[in-house]
Amino acid sequence: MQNRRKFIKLSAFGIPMLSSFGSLSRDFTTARGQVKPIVISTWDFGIAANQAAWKVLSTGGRALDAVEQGVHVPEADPKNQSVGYGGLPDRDGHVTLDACIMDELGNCGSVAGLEHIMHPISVARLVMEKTPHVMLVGDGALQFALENDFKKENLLTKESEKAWKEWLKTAKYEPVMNIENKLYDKAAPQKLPGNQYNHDTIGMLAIDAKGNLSGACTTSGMAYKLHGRVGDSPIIGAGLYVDNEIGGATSTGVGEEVIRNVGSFLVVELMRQGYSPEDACKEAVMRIIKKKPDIAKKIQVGFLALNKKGEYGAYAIQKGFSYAVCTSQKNDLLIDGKSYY
Ligand code: SD4
Repeated sequence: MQNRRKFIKLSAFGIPMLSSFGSLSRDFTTARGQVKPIVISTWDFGIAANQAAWKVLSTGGRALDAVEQGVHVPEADPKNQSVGYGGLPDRDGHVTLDACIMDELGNCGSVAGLEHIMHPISVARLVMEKTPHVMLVGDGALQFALENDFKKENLLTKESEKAWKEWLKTAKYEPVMNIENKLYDKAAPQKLPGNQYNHDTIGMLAIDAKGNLSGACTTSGMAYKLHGRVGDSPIIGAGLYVDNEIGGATSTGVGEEVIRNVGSFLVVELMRQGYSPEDACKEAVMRIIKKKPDIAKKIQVGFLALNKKGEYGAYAIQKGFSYAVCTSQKNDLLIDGKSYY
């Protein structure tokens, strides 16, 4: 952290220092982990999601099933205004969901701009397993879901509708960075401060007892986005990437910058070159900062990565990025890389 703060200070002096800091950083970061099975996921709500995934992993289940079950938790939580049911709507009042999933064989499925379906991750999985395609969008994704017995539901809760109507008074689109995790209730982790966030995605990565990796990523995307806007979360290589030989990565934050840098694929490729998960995430963040230093000052982007050995790490542009880790030995939340418990 000290080094990261130093970096943010240094950034005022220009790009060359950024890149040299980025490469130096490889020498001092140690990887965490090496315990399998393992599941990790973004943000505080990852704790509850990991617990659901752990039920699958701890009984010898497949990582793919674990990540699907895991992210169902925030998808179904009406208090969570950034994922699934209860998500904040777009500019026109539609709750539109983006999700993708990837397995150990390199299979993947995705939906974008999907309305009325509580569990977009399961539709994404069905796209992967039942169609020759990778991605379905909008009405086509909804049609496919309904044809496969998903229930059509109203996902706009009263709270989210109220927040949207409040927003309409000024209709100013201004993504707010994640609020630091001061409100997290250690004693009652189910009481998550989801309402405090403007936009947060759950990205989850798991390794099962057989050593196979899978990942899932699901979100309602940026609050009050233009109708039709698709973020990084359903885009394979941007919001999520898994390579069973190397590891997996997922992202959260302003998706446009992640897409521009094909962030999650980049993180996995850096791990292939020998970077630790944390250093790979850091390097991907540095690319974003280096290309657009002025934008990077105002936004949050975070990456989370898990390698084949079960080592994990994360890095974000701004302070306050948290992620949850669950193994047979611990169920932890890390904020800015430090254990919260
Ligand atoms: C998006 N990446 O739609 C998502 C939003 C997010 O933390 O992750 N917010 O751009």
